[in-house]
Amino acid sequence: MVLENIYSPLDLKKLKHPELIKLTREIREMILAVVSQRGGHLASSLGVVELTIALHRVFNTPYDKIIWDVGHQSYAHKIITGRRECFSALRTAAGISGFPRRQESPCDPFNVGHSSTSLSAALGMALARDLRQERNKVVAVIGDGALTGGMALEALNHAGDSHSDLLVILNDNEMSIEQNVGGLPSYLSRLRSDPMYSRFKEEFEAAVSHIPAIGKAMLRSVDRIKDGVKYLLVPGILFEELGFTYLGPIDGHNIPRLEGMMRQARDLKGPVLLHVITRKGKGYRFSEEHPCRFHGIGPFNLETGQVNGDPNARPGYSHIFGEAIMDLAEQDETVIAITAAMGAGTGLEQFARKWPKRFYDVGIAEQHAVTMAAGLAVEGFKPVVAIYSTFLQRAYDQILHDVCLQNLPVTFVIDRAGLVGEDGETHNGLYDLAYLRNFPHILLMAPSNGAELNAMLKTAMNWDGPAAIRYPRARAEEPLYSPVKELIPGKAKLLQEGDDLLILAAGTMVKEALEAANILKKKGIICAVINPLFIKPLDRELICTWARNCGNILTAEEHVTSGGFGSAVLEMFAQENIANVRTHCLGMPHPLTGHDTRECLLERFGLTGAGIAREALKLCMPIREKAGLDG
Ligand SMILES: Cc1ncc(C[n+]2csc(CCOP(=O)(O)OP(=O)(O)O)c2C)c(N)n1
Repeated sequence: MVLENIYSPLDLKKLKHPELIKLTREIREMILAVVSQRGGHLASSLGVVELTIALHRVFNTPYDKIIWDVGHQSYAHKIITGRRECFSALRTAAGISGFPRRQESPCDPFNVGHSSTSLSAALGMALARDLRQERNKVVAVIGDGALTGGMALEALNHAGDSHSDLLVILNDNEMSIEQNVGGLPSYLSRLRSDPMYSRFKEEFEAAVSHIPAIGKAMLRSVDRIKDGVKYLLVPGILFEELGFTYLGPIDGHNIPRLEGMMRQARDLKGPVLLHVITRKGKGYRFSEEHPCRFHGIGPFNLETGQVNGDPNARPGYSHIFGEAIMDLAEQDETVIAITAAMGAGTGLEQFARKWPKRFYDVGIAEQHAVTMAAGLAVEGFKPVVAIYSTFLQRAYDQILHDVCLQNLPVTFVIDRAGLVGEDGETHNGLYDLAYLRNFPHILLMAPSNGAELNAMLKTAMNWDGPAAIRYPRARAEEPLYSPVKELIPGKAKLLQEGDDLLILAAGTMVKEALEAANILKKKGIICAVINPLFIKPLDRELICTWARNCGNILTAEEHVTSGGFGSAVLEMFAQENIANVRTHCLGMPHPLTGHDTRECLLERFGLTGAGIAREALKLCMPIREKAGLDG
C-alpha cells in the first residue's frame, strides 16, 4: 500500500510515477468503500484524484492555499492532508465533515458548501498576501458548473483586473449535477474540442523564448502580433480578455502533464486560469455511466451500484411536489417551473420532460432565477421557483426587491427546509422563515403531510401575490394526496382541544405535537394542538383564543428559534396584549454547527414527541403541582 504511508502532502513529494498511479487507485478504493457505507458526494471526488495529487505535489499546503469550490470534491484532499485515518467516519457526528472546514485542518483555508465562492475567497487571500508582502500561492479549484454562478463571474471580472497572482484551476467535467446550462459551458466545449490554439500558443512562445539573448524581449514585443493571432484562432478568448493568462485545456488524469502545467502557471505573474479536463465519476463504472445519480448518493451496494433503501418507503415531499405541479400545469398553461441546477433534486424531472418549453433550469443562479420569475409574473405567467432553503438565501434581495415589493404572483417551493443531516451546517435550511417572514405580501406555508402540500401549492397558485411553501428533506407523512382543497389564507387548523397547554406546531412538528399530546394525556395534561398551516399570516383569532384558554404555550418548528414561527407567535402575543401566559419556543439553537443525521439532531434538540412532552412537563409544572401529579 502506498496510501498507508501518506500522512501529509510532504509524503507525496517523494513518490515516483508508478507509485502515484498505485496511489490514485488506492485513494479511489478508499473513497468508494467509505461513500458506499456512509453516502456522500462520490462522482465529483472520484474525478479529481489525479488533480488533487498534482496540486499537493506542486504547491505547499498549508503555506499555499487551495480553495475548493463547493468542496464536495475534496475527499482525496482530505485523505492526503492528514485525515486518512478518520476518513471512515466521514459525515458522521463524531467524524469529519463532507466539506472543507477551517476547524478541521490548516489545509482547509475556507469553509465551503455553497457554490461559486472560491474565486472571491481566493482573491481576498491573494490581496491579503500582497498587502503583507508575502509570497505564498493561492489556488482556487472551480468546476464548470460552479463557474456559471454569478459570484464566480463577478470575481473573474474583478480578479482579472486586480493583477494579483492567483491561479484558478477550472475543473471541466462537462457536468454540473445535471447537464450544464448556458453559453459559458458551450464556450468551454469549443475550447476543449479545439486544442489548436493552446498548442500553437505554447509552441510559439517556446520557440521565440529560446532565441538566444533577445528571445524574452522579443516575446514581449510580439505580444501584439500574438493577440492578433489569438483572435484568428479562438472564437472568444474570454478569459484572456478578462485579464487572465489562459492555459490548457489539458488532461486532468495525467499527473506529469498536470504538474508541468501547474508549475508553469505557478511561476507566471498575475491571474492565470488553467483549464483541466476530467471525467466525473472516474474509476468506477456506475458513476462514470451515471454521474448525476452518483453526484450525491446514499449508502449503496458497490457490486451493483444500487442504493440501499426500502422500495416500499413513502415518497418524499419533493416527489409529491413534482406530481402536484404536473396536475396544476395541466390545467393552467401559464404555470412555469424554474430550478437553479437542481431539477432532479426538487422533483421537476417529469415536468421538464413533458413541458420542456415551460421549464427553465437556469444553472447555479438562484438570484437570476428569482428575478427572471418576477419578469415572467409581470407578463402574466405563474412561475413556480423550486430551490432548496439553504440556496434560496442567495436570493434574499431578489425576493424582496423584485417579487415581494411588487406583490408579484411568484410561488417559492422551498425544499430541504429544516435539518438536512449529514451535509451539515452549510446545507441546513433553518433560516427561511426568518428571512421571509418580514417581507410584504408573502404567504408562508408549511405542510405537515403530502395532502397539505398539494392544497398549499394550489392555494399559492391562486393567490394574487408571492407565496412560499417550505418542507423538509423527508418522506411525506400520510395522507399523501387526498382531495386537493384550496386553503383559506391565514386559517389554521385546531387538531384537538385541551385546557392545560396549547402546542403550536409548524410543518414537520405537527406529527410530533400529536404524539406529545398523547404522552401528556397519560400524565393528566390535556393539550390543545393547532397546526397553523400558515406561518404568515397567523390565525390570530384561533391562536390567541386558545392561548388565553390554556395559559401555557409551546411552539415547535424545524427552524432556528430566533426569527421563526415561535418568534412570530411571541410578537403576536405582544401586539394582542396577551399577558399572563407562559410561552416556550422549541427549535434549533443559533448557530447550529457540525453534522449528524436529521433524526439524531431532531432528538438532540427535543423536536420529537417525547422531547416536546418533556418541555411541556416543565412548562406545566404548576398545573402538575396543583393537581398533585408529582410524586
Ligand atoms: C448556491 C448553490 N446552489 C446549488 C448548489 C448545489 N450544487 C452542489 S455541487 C453542484 C454542481 C457543481 O458542478 P461543478 O462545479 O461542475 O462541479 P462537479 O460536481 O461537476 O465537479 C450544485 C448545483 C450549491 N452547492 N450551491
